[in-house]
Amino acid sequence: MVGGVGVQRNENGNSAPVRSDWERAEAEALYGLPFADLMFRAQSVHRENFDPNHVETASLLSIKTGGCPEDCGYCSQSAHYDTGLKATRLMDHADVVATAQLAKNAGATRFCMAAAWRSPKDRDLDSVCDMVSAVKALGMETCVTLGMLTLRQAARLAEAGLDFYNHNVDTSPEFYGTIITSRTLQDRIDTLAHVRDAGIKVCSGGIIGMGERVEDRLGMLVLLANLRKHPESVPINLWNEVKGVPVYDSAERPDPIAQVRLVATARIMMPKSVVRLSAGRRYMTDELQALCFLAGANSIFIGDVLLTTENPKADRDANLLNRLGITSGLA
Ligand code: SAM
Ligand code: DTB
Ligand code: SF4
Repeated sequence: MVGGVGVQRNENGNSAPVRSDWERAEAEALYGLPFADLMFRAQSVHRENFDPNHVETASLLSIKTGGCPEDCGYCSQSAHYDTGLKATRLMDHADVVATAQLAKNAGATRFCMAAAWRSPKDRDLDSVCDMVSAVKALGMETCVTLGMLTLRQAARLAEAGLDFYNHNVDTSPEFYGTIITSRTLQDRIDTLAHVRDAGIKVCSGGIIGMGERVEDRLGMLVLLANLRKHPESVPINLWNEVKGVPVYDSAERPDPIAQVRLVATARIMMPKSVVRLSAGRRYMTDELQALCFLAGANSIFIGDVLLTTENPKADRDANLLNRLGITSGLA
C-alpha cells in the first residue's frame, strides 16, 4: 500500500502532479521554509484545488462508548486505563438517526459514527450498516470508524452506502510503538487497503501533542501522503486531554506556529485532500484557527462534544467563520 510514484494527477492541467513518493527530507524542507514562503505555497495549492472560503462541517457521535480492548495511550475509551468513563452498549438505531437529524439541522453535512471496538462483530456490523443507510437517507454524507476491518466487512459497509471510513495512522512509524502496542501500524495500513479496495473513501490522519517530535509529525504526513492513493480526508487531531491515560504525563501542546506549519505542509503534500482541524480546537485561539484555514485546513467537527471530550460551542464556531467570511453548513 505504501509507495508508488505519481499515481494521481490533478485534472486542471497547470498544477503539480499528486505524488505518492515523498521523502522525509522533502517534507522537512517544506516545513522549514520561511513562514511567508510556506504559506504562499500552501495557499496557492489550496486555491488550485478548493474554494479557499469554504469549510466543511462534520458531526461526530459515539455509538458505542468505552470498554475498548485496545491500549491506545491517548484514549479515554481504552479498558486498560482508569479514566472514569462508563462503557455503554451499541446505541439504538432510532436514537442514532434522530441524533443525525439534529446534527443536520445544526449545519453538519457529514455524520461520523464511532465505536470503541478493536474490530466489529458481524452482528454489530449488521446494525451499523442499517444506521449508515438510514443516515444517508437523511441526505448526509456518512462516515464510520469501527476499528480494524476485513475486506468482506468493508464490502458490506460499501453496500450499505457508506461514503467514508475513518481509521487513523495516528503518528509516525517510529513513535507508534510508544503509544499503542495492541495492534501494529501495518494492521492499520491493511484496514485502509481493505477500505480502498471496497470503494469507500478514506479518512485517515493522526494526533499531535502527545510528546512526539516535529520529525514524528512529518513522518506521519509522509506515511499518509505515500499511501497508494491519498486519503480523501486527513484529520489532524490535537490531543484532547484525558486524565488517567499514559499520554497524560508526556503530552506537550505544540507551538501554535508549528501547528500552522504542519497544516500547510499537509496541504502541499496532499493537495486534493480535505484537511480537518479535528480534536483539540478547544485549545486553539480564533487567530490560530484562522491561520490554519489560511494554510489550507478546510474541515472542522462541529457540536459541543466530539466522542467523550469537549469541542467549541456552535455559536463560537459560527461567529469565527462569519468574521472570516467563510461559508459552511453553519452559515
Ligand atoms: N476505535 C476506533 C479506532 O481507534 O480505530 C475508532 C474510534 S477512535 C476514538 C478514532 C480516533 O480518534 C483515534 O484513532 C485517534 O486518532 C483519535 N483520538 C482518540 N482519542 C483522542 C484524544 N483524546 N485526542 C485526540 N484524538 C483522539
Ligand atoms: C478523528 O480523527 N477524530 C475524531 C474521529 N476521527 C473519530 C475523534 C476525536 C476524538 C477525541 C477524543 C474524544 O472525544 O474522546
Ligand atoms: Fe479503542 Fe479507538 Fe480508543 Fe484505541 S482509539 S482505545 S481503538 S476507541
